[in-house]
This record gives sequence, C-alpha cells and structure tokens, in this order.
Amino acid sequence: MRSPLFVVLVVGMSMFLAACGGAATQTPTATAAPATITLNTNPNPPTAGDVELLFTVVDDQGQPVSGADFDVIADHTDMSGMTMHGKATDQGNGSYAIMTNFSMAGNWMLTVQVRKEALDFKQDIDLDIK
Ligand SMILES: [Cu+2]
Repeated sequence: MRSPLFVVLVVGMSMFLAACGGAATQTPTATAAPATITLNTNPNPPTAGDVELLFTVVDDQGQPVSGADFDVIADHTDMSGMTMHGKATDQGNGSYAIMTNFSMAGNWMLTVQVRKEALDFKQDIDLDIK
C-alpha cells in the first residue's frame, strides 16, 4: 500500500502537466514514483460528449510502459454515484487510449491504474469538462 502523501504528490504533478496542455512536452524526469501517467484529451480542452482520453505511461527511468493492463474510472465529483469504468487499450510505446462520453460538464476525477508484472500503480487526475 502507498501512503496518502505519496499519492497526493503524484496527483499534483499530473495536474501541472495537464495544465501545460500536455501534448509535445513529454520530458521524463526521474522521480520517486514507480510510474508517471500523463493525460491528453481529444478534443482539448475536453467538452461534454465524446472525448478520447489518451494516456502516456513511463516508468521511473522515463521509459515507456507498454503491454500493461490499464483501468480507468471516471467519477463526476459534483454529484454522487455518477461513475464510468473502462479499460484503455494499448497503442504501443507507452500510450493507451479509451473513448468516453461525458454526459455532463463539470468536475470529474479520473482514477487510472496501471498493472504490469511487479508494477501496480494508481493515479488520480482531475479533469474539468467544459
Ligand atoms: Cu453528473
């Protein structure tokens, strides 16, 4: 089990990366985290309706993690009980994609979990649907 503090630190970093707009600024840096997951969306910024979520996973050496099981939970945190769940599919080179439909704008929380061999890493990512 990971400590809550550890998770909070990783979430902070992912929000910073997302705030930068994400796409081309993939600069892997060595951190204490076993993996780093970054999110991109299509469209960007995401709007209510169909949104493709594009994740990139790198390990603690900045190397892409491919062939993992990639679980996605999306929770509309403005309400209770509005949750979606699915698996993102491996696109190669550490990229994973899933097509979603956000039926409501507002604050959503993505909880993503990557599992491959010894790696079992969960990360929360805030998502503001316009
Ligand atoms: Cu809702």
